[in-house]
Amino acid sequence: PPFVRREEYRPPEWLVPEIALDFDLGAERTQVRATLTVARNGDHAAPLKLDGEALKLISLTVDGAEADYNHEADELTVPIAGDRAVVETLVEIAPAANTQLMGLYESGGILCTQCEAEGFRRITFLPDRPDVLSRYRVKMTADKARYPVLLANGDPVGAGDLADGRHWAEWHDPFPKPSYLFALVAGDLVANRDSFATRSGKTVDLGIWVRDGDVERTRHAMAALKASMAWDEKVYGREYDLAVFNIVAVADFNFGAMENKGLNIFNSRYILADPDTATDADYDAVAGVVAHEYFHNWSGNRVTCRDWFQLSLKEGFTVFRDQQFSADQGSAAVKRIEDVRALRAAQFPEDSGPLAHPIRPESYIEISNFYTATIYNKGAEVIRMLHTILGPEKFRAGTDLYFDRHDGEAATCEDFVKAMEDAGGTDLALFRRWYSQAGTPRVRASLTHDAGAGRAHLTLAQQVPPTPGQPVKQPMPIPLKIALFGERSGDKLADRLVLLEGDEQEIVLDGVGERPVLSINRDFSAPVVVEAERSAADLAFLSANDDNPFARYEAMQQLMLDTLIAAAAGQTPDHRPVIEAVEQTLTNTDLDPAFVAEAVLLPSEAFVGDQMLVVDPEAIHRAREALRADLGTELEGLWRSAYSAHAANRFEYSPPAKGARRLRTVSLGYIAASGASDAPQMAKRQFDNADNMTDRQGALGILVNSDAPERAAALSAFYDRYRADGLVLDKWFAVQALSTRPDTPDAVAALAEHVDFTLANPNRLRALVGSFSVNQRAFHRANGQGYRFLADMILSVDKLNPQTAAKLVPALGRWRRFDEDRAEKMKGELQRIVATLGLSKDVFEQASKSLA
Ligand code: B3K
Ligand code: ZN
Repeated sequence: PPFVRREEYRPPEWLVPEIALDFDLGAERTQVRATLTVARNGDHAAPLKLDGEALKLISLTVDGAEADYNHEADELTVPIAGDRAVVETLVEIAPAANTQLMGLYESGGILCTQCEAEGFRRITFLPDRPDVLSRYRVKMTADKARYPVLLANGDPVGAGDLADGRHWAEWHDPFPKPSYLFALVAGDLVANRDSFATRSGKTVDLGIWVRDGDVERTRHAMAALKASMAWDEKVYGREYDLAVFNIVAVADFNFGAMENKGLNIFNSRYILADPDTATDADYDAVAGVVAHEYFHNWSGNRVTCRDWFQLSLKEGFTVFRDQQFSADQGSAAVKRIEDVRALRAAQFPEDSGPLAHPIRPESYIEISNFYTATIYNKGAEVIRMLHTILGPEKFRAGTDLYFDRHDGEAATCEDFVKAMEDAGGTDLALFRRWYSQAGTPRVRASLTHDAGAGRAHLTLAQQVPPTPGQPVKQPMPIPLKIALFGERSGDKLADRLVLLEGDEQEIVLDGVGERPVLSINRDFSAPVVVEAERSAADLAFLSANDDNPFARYEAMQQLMLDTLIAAAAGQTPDHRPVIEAVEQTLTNTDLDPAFVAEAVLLPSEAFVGDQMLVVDPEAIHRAREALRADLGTELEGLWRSAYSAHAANRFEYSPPAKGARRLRTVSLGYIAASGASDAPQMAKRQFDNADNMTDRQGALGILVNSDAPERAAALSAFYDRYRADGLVLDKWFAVQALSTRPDTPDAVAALAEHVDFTLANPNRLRALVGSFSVNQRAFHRANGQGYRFLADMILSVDKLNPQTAAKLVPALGRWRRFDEDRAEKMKGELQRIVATLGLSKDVFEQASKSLA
């Protein structure tokens, strides 16, 4: 399959200012009549070319008359004599047979669409590219009993009944938009309705549409939607622009949600939440995704992307916006910790592996493969660095200028940086390298102290590692928030933002009389790896004294990490410094329990692995379990008091209540790690008595690692209670796939045969197979059964849903990081995949690049 290259971008030859779509909807068969007003763009004689995939073309006319055309592969070529014409096509599609979940498909009896990136061409013929913006009129006709609700983008303009039990509805969207933002929904749905008054006094009718019986579970999403609307007005000056905003939840969805203009379509896991079925983390994710999709109305829809290489223009920026929003709703420190943890878990490995790419890639085979942690999360970190470098006022002036300049346009990453540069009065020439270079920069920091002169010297050196296609890198501007603390006094002796621009830089800090301890990359001000030689004592000092909560967490993590890496490498490091630092944090009553819970958690096995030249999954597991057991035993009394101090009360979703629940379950985990004989009963009691899913799932997540009889009892009680609820049943699969028990690979294989397992539902697949693939010890069992299992799954899913299958490939692509035996086995599975006949280009791209 061919590569698409960024440098080959050319403006569209034909524009399509107006589109009228007339759908005759049915699950087995849908007819789409499309009327395109096309206009020649520029001085050329090229014919009109339309994209279309898996469409049955029934008829085509140009200006009302039968016309010549050429239909080959996925392209329809229509010669047009003049500069303007009306082209009408009639096509037939089969939504119920659409297992790819791209285009128009059926989910639980609901007809819905997913067009980004290139799904529209599976609905009808069109130049399916984001720089062709059209005004849409959409008419839908369907059986009224089966599809009583008919929704599309924009505003409803008419509806009526027909004689034969059918009905119709028509919607107009006044805002020109690219085809990827088109949406329609037809189904038997009910709405949670509300309204929002914008700051200029317009009323917006809000609706969250779900299946009958689920309305009560949409309250949290609705509150988050209204909070997002108010927040975007306040923080970015952005107001909503239509009279209607609808959200629809469906059970079968390839990713989280989709920002279609005025009609967002969501994976139901990011809409439905109530205390009995959703954890606090689920509640947070619902609010975060609702906000993210809402924010796209400006960063994505009003200003869209010129081509798919600019994807991070809307995604990085919108992730940054949703992160800011969530930080404002609760603990900003905990939110930052979670975001950095996610970046390190997903993006850092990507950036150091065979699929590394810059946030603005240069080429792709299949664009669906580029909805990555790099585009999204590193993209957000790049925007955050602009915010840090410019400061909040200039950053806001920059976004205002960007929205003003490009409203109604399809823009580029360069347009965004230029607006920041112009509004901020700052030269960002070097900063642009963050858009073109892949790889996580490494920064070495060394501090020397001259007590006599009362001066400290900080030397910073950066190095950007080679990545595929980019053997040599230029240095990048790296904003580092740093501080020095006096070891004796605990005073803050210096606090500043350093911009490291070249390969190396020296900073002189005066007024440093006593021995200083270095705090660096505070708030994680840059997405880099810092190597600073700091002793266990210095790290423990920072974990207790730094006034930047993120830096405090980071110091503790580094202390734990150093200990675990040494142990995994066969040394016998002293556990005391970690135990004492955890004890200090746990007994510091000034700290927010939500923060404490995050700070005392050990880094994941996978993250420890990422720091090692050759990952030894078993050694890492043993090292981590040993440290956990020591922490549990040595501090057992403290864990028990934390457990009872944060005893469950009646459920409430508030930051303090969430923090208490989190620390309670973290404490229970350490009590279990201590080997205390009553731990399984304690966990079972929490499981049985919980009035919310956070406590229930928390207890189950602990029991699932044990051999106690309570384990099986809890698993089967959970299954019996929730087997009819797809989203909760996903948790039952996931929790078992994440178990640390040695028999997990066999358990997962058995679960893949379970009656409730299906390859057709992406959530279920991710719950079992996706979770298993990040369970480092289980997935990397030395006999290779995990690799074989995953490859089998990828090949089976690929036949139904290539996009979702391809997301499972990167786990096998980490082979270079493992011992020869494992690496050979992983490579063998990738080779088997690549050699498979009829492979999708999605999986081919990921697997072939992973072998290279
Ligand atoms: N823009 C969509 C993602 C589309 C993914 C297509 N493979 C959701 C989001 O990022 O908000
Ligand atoms: Zn997005």
